[in-house]
Amino acid sequence: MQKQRSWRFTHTLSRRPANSVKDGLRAAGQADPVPELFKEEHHHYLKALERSGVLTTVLPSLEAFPDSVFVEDPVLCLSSTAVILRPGASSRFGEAEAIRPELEKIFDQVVGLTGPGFVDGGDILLTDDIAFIGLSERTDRAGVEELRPILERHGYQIRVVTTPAGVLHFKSDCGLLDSETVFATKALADSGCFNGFKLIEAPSGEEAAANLIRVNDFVIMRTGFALTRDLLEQNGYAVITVPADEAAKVDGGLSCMSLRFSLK
Ligand code: CIR
Repeated sequence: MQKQRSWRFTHTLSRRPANSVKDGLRAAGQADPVPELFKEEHHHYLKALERSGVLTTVLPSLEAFPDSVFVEDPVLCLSSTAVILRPGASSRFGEAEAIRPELEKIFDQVVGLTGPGFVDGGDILLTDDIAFIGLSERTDRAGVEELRPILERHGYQIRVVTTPAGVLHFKSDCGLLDSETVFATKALADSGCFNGFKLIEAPSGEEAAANLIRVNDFVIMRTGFALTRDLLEQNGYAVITVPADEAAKVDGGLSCMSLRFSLK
């Protein structure tokens, strides 16, 4: 199946942060995010997406689900098909069904994983023809095996890889820069999982900027990581920075706050 470039998008789907985001899941030790500040950051994020040329749709917040702003985790978008995943954290399980009616309005086909395995979208990095899936605390082998035929039908070759210990999601540590190039932390780059791709390593001390997104002609990355910004610009990428300190308090980054896809 002929696919278009994996970083060209016409549309995005996001969800406004709920006030309950202050109760969002996090590894340990981080302060609660401040909902008002989170909403401001989210506004900047949406503006960056718009500047990149996509049509953004923003769903209302869901107070019952503190982590529901992170729409990337319960859904995977594959051209005209949306796959409803099975989030690996029980408090996030209901997010998957809550978003289904919205997906049915947009996509020709909406399919869902039925289990018993689990997959979080944050563990999936799609390139033009390879789907990297990171096994993690949230994504297990049973989930990968249920997802495998769906991805293969859409023309992807699957590479099952391992999310570094102590890292929430595979994509917490990497992002696609173009069809041949991945940006990744040294820990992930050293694992060799991106064999065959050109790699740009996150500067030491700026690992928290690794979760960037390429959207059309721009790379969108977190504000506050000057070395990373310079490195990307030196490599010819046009960069937009957006603040994401509140999202980071609950282990969120930039990829997780939108579903990015192309409609004909
Ligand atoms: C969680 O732990 O599920 C949320 N607090 C953060 C999810 C971030 N999602 C992502 O990186 N894809």
